[in-house]
Amino acid sequence: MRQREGNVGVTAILVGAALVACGERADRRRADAARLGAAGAMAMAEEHACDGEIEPIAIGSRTTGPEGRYTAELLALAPGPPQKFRNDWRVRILDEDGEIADDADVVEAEPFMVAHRHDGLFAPEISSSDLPGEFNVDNLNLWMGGPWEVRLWIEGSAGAERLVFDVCIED
Ligand SMILES: [Cu+2]
Repeated sequence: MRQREGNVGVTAILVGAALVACGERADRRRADAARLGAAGAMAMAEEHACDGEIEPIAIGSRTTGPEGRYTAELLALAPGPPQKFRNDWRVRILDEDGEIADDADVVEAEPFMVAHRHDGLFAPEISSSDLPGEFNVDNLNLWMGGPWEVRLWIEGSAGAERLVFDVCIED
């Protein structure tokens, strides 16, 4: 019996260490699961498969905002196609006529998994390039397999608009 109690103690320590090692991501997932309740916890436990309706993302992929003010075109992506965890993109912003929107800014970016209502855990880094209308959006953290939205908020003389790239991350 003594022996057995000892093992239980060691197990508890190991579990504790594992939880600490999981860090921020695990904390966030537990918090999300708690907010969403039992159904949410089950959804969080399994990585969602994409339903096959998401067009593969590649160089030249474009997305236009709901008002048609801006279009973002993918100029480069690493890795390509997108993969789990870190993704670095370069985008060009076009105006409603398809010309380079040289006064437009990418003011914010966010990866978001709608199925689980969580983001990428930290904000990507946005930097303008030397070329008008071109921006680097680095460190997009697509940390789960399944369907993601990569959201870009654009501001310029045509107004503000949110653009969304739909992305499927394979497990
Ligand atoms: Cu998720």
